[in-house]
Amino acid sequence: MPSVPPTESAYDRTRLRQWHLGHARSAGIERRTLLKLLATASAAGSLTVGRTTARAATPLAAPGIVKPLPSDVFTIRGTNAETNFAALRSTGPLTPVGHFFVRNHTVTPRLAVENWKLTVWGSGLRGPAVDFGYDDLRALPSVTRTAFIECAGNGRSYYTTQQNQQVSGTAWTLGAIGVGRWRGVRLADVLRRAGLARGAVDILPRGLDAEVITDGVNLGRVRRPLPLAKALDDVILAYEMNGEPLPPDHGYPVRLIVPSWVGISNIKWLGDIEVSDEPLYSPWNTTLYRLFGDAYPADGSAPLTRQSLKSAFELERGATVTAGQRQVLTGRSWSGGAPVRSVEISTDGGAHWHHARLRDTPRHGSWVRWTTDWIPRERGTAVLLARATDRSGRRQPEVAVHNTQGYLFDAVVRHEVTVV
Ligand SMILES: Nc1nc2c(c(=O)[nH]1)N[C@H]1C(S)=C(S)[C@@H](COP(=O)(O)O)O[C@H]1N2
Ligand SMILES: [Mo]
Repeated sequence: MPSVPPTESAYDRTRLRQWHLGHARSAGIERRTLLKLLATASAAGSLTVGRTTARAATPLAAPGIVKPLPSDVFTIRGTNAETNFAALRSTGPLTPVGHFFVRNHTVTPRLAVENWKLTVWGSGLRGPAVDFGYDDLRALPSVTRTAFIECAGNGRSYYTTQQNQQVSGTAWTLGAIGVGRWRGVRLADVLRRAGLARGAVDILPRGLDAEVITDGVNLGRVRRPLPLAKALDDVILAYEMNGEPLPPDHGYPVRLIVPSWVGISNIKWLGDIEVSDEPLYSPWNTTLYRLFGDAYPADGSAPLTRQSLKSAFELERGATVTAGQRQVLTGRSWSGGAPVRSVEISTDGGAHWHHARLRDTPRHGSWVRWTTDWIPRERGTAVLLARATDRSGRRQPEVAVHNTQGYLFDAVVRHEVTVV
């Protein structure tokens, strides 16, 4: 019987080996289908992301998103809505629901708490399945914490527009991130109440949204195995976002919050959690959310865990500024690794750098807002750069290491503005 792993991501590597040896179980999809998909994922990018599309002038609609999507706040990308970073300038450290990006594999389901329940089941429990109603969860001791949710593909379009590389997936710029204040119950409390067995190694939370069909293959409902070590550490079953019940698009009535990890870990519209005493696999940790490409082993990296280090200006791309006038440049930096330590700014394409003023105390799993003054001198195009360093000493590189699905972009993004 496998023992409980010591660290969150070390176990993900172990499980990957077990999967390749056929010792891990494919949950809800045939192993053969998954292996076929894997071959596609490890090939070169199947899609090229386009250049950033022009913003629509009228209110936007994304199929299946419930909340309003004003065109100055969001850019629609398929079934998803990306936050325009410029629109965050007027917001505080928390992202209001009206500004929070939405990533839907299908459509937002309309669920009612009256007939909702969370079923916890599987070989990793000592006994039979246990149901928790909404009121049951509400009655348990609550915890509140601030955490970002960021899509693993955030920044993906820069592999193409900045590095001229092919990647597949949604062409996000940097706005597939939001920071929320989440209230709910510890997943650890719920698992223990359900009767966690000693041999449990993985949990598999699954959404109640529709099954996902990609290229004619039914991948089943959105679900991604989570190692028990992470599940018992800091994961929350959240029912509130920024002091209000979760909005429909963000997982009402209950979603998972997995601090610092790739967005896909934060399963919305939670319906059940399998607890398993054998390692589990789903498309979301085999073909998806792993790194494939020249820099990685032929059969891919271990499943992704933490998000990468990034910075963004709260400014339109191609914004026009006036020469000789003081500009207050603002932005945000964040990392799933260690808290951000410092942020450097260049207003001349990287020739000179200076430190930005940090406006927040850097914390794990959140972002810091920063500001710097700039008096543009020369007319023409200026390239603004923001480069963060985190407390582990990691600094954003000039070039991100390519992977076919364009995950975890971390390079400094060139932000062009026009000085008139
Ligand atoms: N059930 C379910 N959970 C989900 C998804 C989904 O489509 N269905 N999308 C995932 C992805 S890829 C991301 S990045 C985050 C986005 O959360 P948000 O829409 O609240 O911003 O939710 C994750 N949880
Ligand atoms: Mo995502």
